[in-house]
Amino acid sequence: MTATYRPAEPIWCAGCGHFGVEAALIAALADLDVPKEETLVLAGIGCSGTIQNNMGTYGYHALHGRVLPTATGSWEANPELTVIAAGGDGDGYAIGMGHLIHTFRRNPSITYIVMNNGIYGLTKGQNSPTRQGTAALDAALLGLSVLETTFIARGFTRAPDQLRRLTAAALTHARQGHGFAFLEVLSPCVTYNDTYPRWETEHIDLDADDTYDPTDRSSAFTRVVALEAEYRIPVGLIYHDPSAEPGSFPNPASADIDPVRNAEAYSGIIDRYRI
Ligand SMILES: Cc1ncc(C[n+]2csc(CCOP(=O)(O)OP(=O)(O)O)c2C)c(N)n1
Ligand code: SF4
Ligand SMILES: [Mg+2]
Repeated sequence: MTATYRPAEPIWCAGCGHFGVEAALIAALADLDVPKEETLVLAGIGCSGTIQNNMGTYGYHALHGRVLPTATGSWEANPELTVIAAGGDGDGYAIGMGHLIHTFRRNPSITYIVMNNGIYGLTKGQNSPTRQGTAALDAALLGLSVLETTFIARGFTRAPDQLRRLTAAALTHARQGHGFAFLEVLSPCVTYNDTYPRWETEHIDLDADDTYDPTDRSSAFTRVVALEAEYRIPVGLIYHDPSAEPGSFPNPASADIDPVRNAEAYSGIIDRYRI
């Protein structure tokens, strides 16, 4: 079953975390019996973005930073599709950040997997917004601050079973129509920024903490802020609203366009500027 998702061999460096993200995605799709002909994987630009080349599903390689609007539009056009957007921290949190915030707000039923390695791997190691020691951005915390968010999780390629579980949970949330499933994965770049040793000690598994309630946004926010202050990185299911409804927002492509009314309005505007 899993082999059918993978027609091409990845071109990543040996040991790259992105292998683990792809393995978890393939396994989770198989666990959920998602037919490959009903699945669309879209990706941004970066080493991470090549993930869509390796899947036996439909695929689309979006412009740099533009994977989320492309994925949202795909889902709007065909809500029956399992739509998965994927990309790197540079793609999603630098050039693509505006789209992330608005996708949090809009809550479309798609899954977004961000492979966070703290750098731009493809262009040889420049700092990304999540580079530690540079006022690193926490996209999970950002997501918690947007009240329309419905699913926020973080995995680590060092914990493949948990990552597979989180990926399946994210896919299920979106496929059941509850809205936007955001999954960040700590996915080290072993060539330009090997964070495996550092993240091994800094990550903390919220799934293993019985006192943590991922359905309580306020306490999740407080806990994540407190962990950040201690230089710890929360991993696991961070926030989940299992009864959420997807956002409804006007689709410009299907807007009711009335050419006569538009022509009259246009003439009126032009008349106002006539001398
Ligand atoms: C418009 C545009 N600006 C800049 C680039 C150069 N560029 C290619 S990939 C990339 C960042 C990749 O980093 P990330 O998204 O974190 O992926 P990674 O390679 O780390 O997996 C950049 C800046 C580009 N391709 N297009
Ligand atoms: S450069 Fe880094 S991110 Fe890119 S494939 Fe190699 S290890 Fe992975
Ligand atoms: Mg990166």
